Amino acid sequence: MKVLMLSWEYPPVSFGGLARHVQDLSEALVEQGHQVYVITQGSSDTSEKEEINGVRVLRTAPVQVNANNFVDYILQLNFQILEKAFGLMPGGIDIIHGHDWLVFWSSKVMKHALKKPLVYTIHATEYGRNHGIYNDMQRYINDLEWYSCFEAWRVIVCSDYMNQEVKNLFQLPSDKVIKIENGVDPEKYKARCTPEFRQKYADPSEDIVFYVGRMVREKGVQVLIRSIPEILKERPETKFIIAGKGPNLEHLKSLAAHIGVSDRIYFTGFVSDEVRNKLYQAADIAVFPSLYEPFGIVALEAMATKTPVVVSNTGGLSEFVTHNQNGVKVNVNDPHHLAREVIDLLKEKNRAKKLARNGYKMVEEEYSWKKIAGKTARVYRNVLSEYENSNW
Ligand code: NHF
Repeated sequence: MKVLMLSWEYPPVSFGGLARHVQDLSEALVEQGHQVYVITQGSSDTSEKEEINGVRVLRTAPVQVNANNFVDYILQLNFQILEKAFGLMPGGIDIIHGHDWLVFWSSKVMKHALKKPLVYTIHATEYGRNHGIYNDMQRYINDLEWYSCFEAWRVIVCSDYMNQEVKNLFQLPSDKVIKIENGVDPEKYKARCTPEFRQKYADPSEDIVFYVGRMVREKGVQVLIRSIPEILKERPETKFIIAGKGPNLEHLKSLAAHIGVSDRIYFTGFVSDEVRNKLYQAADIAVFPSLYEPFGIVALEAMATKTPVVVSNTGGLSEFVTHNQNGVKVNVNDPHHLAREVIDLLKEKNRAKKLARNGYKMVEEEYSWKKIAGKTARVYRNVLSEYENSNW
């Protein structure tokens, strides 16, 4: 099959799990003999056209994010995606796969222009992110999510939690939505973290607690920061590495300063895949304290590097993490509970090792991208045959 993927992020332009997802899925589809074209947003150091691990990636010119007028930004991005699609892409596409509402306009136009069915993956909803509290912009995004679901032949979600949320929110029939979880391939996370590398972040006598992800409210980094004073009371030799970028970064730094823990936190900003892998290796624990988490691909990544995880009991995280078996689950938005569990796990090194081993075993056995790409290709095939047999 020839697949056209549309996504607003694709490494190295990367903000979160969506970029990781689209890349790993595309590469796994290519390995299974499909042709995959990705059209995505470019940056000043990406080229317009390149083949990465067999995936043909077309990128727009950098599009300036305009926080005061996000609608304008989205339209510009989608126009540029369409320009690439019509100008540079060969014919013969069988199926279009859009990721999240940000590419709604280009997905819709391509669907009609190519007369091919659209599959849409919804990675997170605006409703979930904001607990249903909408301003005008968020209401607009909610509408685009609904339209995307409406335009698609099938909607893919990554967890049972999202399945429920999307069906309820957009009133979709059950057979339109299908769950296909995220994956992780441990061999992509192999890295050699040398003592010199670790030393840049912490002394050998210090433990490292690591977070990586977008700096937005729903990821709960503020909960981790609030838990730090309590952790330091019992484990003063703990260092916190917080990696990633996002609109809340400065606010989180101020919060850390305000509660007097700045000197125990290393905010790295955006890190490359290689540095991220080394940080996972260097860490004693990886913490993902999300308030809302459709899946939580980062926790699978930590498991793939044999790092024990502490996650909040929500969304996809609560489905694939089993408490005290392959990780630790804590109450959502509860810094005290988080602190307790982190302290205990830092003390009980053998338990931490056992959890990490079980986490690794689970990702190896159940979460390969090969398996997930196989499930996705099956959805494509079903959609194509339904489409061909329909009157469309
Ligand atoms: O893992 C990839 C990612 C998820 O939970 C994550 C999220 C965005 O919020 O599907 O998409």
